[in-house]
Formats: sequence, structure tokens, C-alpha cells
Amino acid sequence: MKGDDGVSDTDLAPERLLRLYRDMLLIRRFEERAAELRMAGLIPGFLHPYIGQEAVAVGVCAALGPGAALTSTHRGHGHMLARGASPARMYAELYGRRDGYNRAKGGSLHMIDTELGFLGANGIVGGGIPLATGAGLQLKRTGVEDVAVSFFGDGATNEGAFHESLNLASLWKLPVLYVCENNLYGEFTRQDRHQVVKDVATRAAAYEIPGVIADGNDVLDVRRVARDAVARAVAGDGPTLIEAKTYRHRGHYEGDMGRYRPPDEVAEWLARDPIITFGARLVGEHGVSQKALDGTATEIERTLDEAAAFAEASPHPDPEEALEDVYTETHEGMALR
Ligand SMILES: Cc1ncc(C[n+]2csc(CCOP(=O)(O)OP(=O)(O)O)c2C)c(N)n1
Ligand SMILES: [Mg+2]
Repeated sequence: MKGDDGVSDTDLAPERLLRLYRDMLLIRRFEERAAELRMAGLIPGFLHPYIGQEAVAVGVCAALGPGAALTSTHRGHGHMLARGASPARMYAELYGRRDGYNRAKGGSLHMIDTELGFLGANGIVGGGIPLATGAGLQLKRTGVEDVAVSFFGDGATNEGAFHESLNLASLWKLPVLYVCENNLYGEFTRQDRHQVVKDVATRAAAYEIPGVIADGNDVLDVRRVARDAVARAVAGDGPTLIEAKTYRHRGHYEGDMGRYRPPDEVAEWLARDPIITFGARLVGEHGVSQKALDGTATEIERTLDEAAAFAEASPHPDPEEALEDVYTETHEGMALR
């Protein structure tokens, strides 16, 4: 299968396993430090931390080749980092600086890197789902054996865009992975108060496609399920709906204390931290040394030190740049640029 390493979970070398650990920890620390930088006044605007859900982005991206197309959500930093984005350019974008991925016009909610096939975070809940469907259609029309992936939350599966997309993707057998990260909440509303289904995966039945549940706190389980879905997609058999059961450790956005969640529920999920549990498995079952884990953590701190310094040193865009790279029309329909 194109881009896949063809290596089963049990055969993954310790270096590959350590890489998955590293990618998850990078996301965790990127987000924690972003929260601190925001508190220090260096990052303006909203941040929706991906903390707790790292195994989903890393597990799915580990199953993809370089030609895949991805769409994301308002909680998108983890997806972009798992795809291999530069933390320095991401921080620069969050700081609102010229060296940011989108020269400060994207920010957290609309950061894009088309070179990575990352078609963007999205402030519109469910907004990335039709985009990935369109990317899947393009792959199919041009005969490219690769996949499109859409990440979205449980809340997004109540949007019309989700249902319309699955309907057409099923009908046209598009090579798309629909990855629902069910973190049990849409904003401040618990899942059982915003939808009747407990398992979002059951919604696949309406479109006669597979609906598969993954342990979203287990990076290897997510990778396994994603690999199966990629194989099905590139074989021409159509899309798969993956539901990754997971939890966000913090509030909906930085500043939300998340008090609407029962403390025992939070404690239960914190005990299943995807990074801590995977680290313990690496040491206990895969012969990875604690020293290697510690070295990985040190390397990540250095990378993020440099990333934050890069962002801070990057100039603010000139006000005149506001009209570059945007398409605007006046009310008379006259293009400004
Ligand atoms: C179309 C639309 N409706 C409502 C909102 C406000 N909103 C932002 S995030 C969010 C909750 C989304 O929940 P979910 O899809 O489960 O993602 P999560 O935040 O849990 O990652 C809502 C309702 C929005 N941004 N876009
Ligand atoms: Mg949710």
C-alpha cells in the first residue's frame, strides 16, 4: 500500500515506537507551552488544546503516506504536528508574525500547510469534512492511489456536512478516512445531551460503510485501525468511519476550567493518559530504556525553546500586507486585489 511501511504493530522496531512516543510528547509540550505563552501575553486569541488526544493524530498519521490530504478542526495543532509541521513556524503563526505558516492570517484556527497536504484547521465545526471529501474525489478522478483524511469531533457528527459527505463518499467509493475523535463533549455539552448514539461509529450503517471503534488513547490501536481503512480506501472499496474514543484533559479552550465535567470522570481518563501509558509499555514490553524516554523529552524542550525564540524574533507583518494573499470584493463586485 502506497506510503505505508508495511510493518505490523508487533513488528515495529523500538526506534519507530519511540518516534510515536516522541510525536505525542511534542504535541503535548507544544500545547502546554502555547498555553503558558498565551498567559504571558505573547499569543493572542483562542487556543483549543489537543492535550489528551495525542494518540489519535499520531496513530492516524503513522498510517499515511506523504501524498495524503488532511483536514482538521479548531483543535488542530496536534494534527499538523503529527503530519510533520515545523513547531517554529506554527508558534510564529500563533504569535501573529510574518514567518508563521500563513504570515499571521491563519492563526490557530485556520493554519494551513498545503505542502504537507494539510488543508487546514477550521473554525467551522464540520467544515473540514466536505473538504476532505472533495480531496478524496480529486484523488479518485486522477487515479492517485492515496487517501484523504478528515479529523473532527463528536459534536461535528450532528452537522449536515458530516452526513452529506458520508453519503456521497459511500456512493462514489471515495478513498477517505473519516476520523471522529469522540472526546465525550461538544464544547460544554456532554455527548448524551447532544446526540442519542453512544458510539458515533454506528452512524456509518446509514451509509453502508464500515464504522470502526479505536481506543483513541492507544496510539498502536489507532494506527492499526487507520491502516486497515487506508488499505480499503486505496483498494477502491470506499471510505471508513473511525471513531476514536478519547478525552481532552483540559477545558474546551484555554481559560475554560471544564467544571461541567465530573471529577471522577476526569480522574479516570487522566489515569489513561496516552503518553504515560505508552511510555510505560515501551519500557516494560518493548525494551526501550527510561533514559531514551528522558532524552526524547530533553530534545523536545530544546526544539520548543528554539521554536518560541524563532517566533519572538520574527517581525510583525506590515499593515499593508493585510490585503495580500486574500480575495476580497467590494459590494459593487470590484476586486480590491
Ligand atoms: C458551524 C459551527 N457551529 C458551532 C460552532 C461553535 N463551536 C466551536 S467548537 C464547538 C464544539 C465542537 O465539538 P466537537 O465537534 O465534539 O469538537 P471538540 O471541541 O470536542 O474537539 C462548537 C459548537 C462553530 N465553531 N461552528
Ligand atoms: Mg468533542
